[in-house]
Amino acid sequence: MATPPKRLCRVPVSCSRKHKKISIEGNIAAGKSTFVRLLQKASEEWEVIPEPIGKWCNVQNESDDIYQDLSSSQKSGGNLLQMLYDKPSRWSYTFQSYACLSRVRSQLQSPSGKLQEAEHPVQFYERSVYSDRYVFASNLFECGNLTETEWSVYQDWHTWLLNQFESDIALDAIIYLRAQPQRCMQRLLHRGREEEQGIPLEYLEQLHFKHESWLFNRNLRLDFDYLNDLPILILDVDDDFKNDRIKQEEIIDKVKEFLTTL
Ligand code: UDP
Ligand code: D5M
Ligand code: MG
Repeated sequence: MATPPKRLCRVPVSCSRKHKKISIEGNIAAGKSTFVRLLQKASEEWEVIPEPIGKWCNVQNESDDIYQDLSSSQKSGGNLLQMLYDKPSRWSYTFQSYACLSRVRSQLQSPSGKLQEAEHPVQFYERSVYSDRYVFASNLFECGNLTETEWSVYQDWHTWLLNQFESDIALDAIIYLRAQPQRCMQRLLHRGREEEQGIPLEYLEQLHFKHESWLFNRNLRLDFDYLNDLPILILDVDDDFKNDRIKQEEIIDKVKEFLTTL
């Protein structure tokens, strides 16, 4: 029998796909949305898929603008983000179900027409189905806000669902925006999103620890094997980049260089 041809790409799932899928990860208020806006402007070949947070803050509203300010999005539907922060033991499981559903939908989004024409197309996502599980849900479980049963049920369907969609959902790389929890707290307060104003520093420290073990130390046990070898670009964003053109150019150069290695 003939030997099957050798696989040439590291992530088997991306072989059939022309465009790269890259997730931008980082703590709350690290600067992800600010960063993806820079990416959006930097190249015609890059497309940004923002976090579906508008949906979580107004569950019944299907027509949220992608960059909508949250304080104006809480009128008619349930505000699941607010409910989560007000009573995590009651709402964590519901929130994780909806967060994952909305992220799967986003990660399955086909590239725009413009991107399909591009020579080196890239879709950048603000967070992923993996941060939902390995950062947030895992932390909520460890803090006692998901019961053993909820955590088991969640992990079971999360693994199953992602395996069903693996070839379309899988990432080609991750960019980790790394910032100290104190810096994130400053930015969170400065942003002033109503739902988040009661978040204690301790919560940001817990999430930081999860990001660090997953993306910096890479010692977190993951149920999706390909993630263990996924290329990760780490960008230190403690210093302000929003108002610093030189820093922005440096960051974009690093991203471009990283893309050439994928
Ligand atoms: N921000 C800033 N300097 C930076 C990056 C972000 O002042 O270099 C501010 C940004 O304007 C916002 C807050 O920090 O008010 C949180 O940023 P963003 O919403 O981008 O963070 P995310 O939660 O998406 O990671
Ligand atoms: O994240 C948006 C907000 O949503 C922030 O308050 C964290 C919260 N978030 C995002 N994903 C999850 C999951 N999976 N569980 C719980 N909370 C979540 P920002 O970092 O501001 O873009
Ligand atoms: Mg954001």
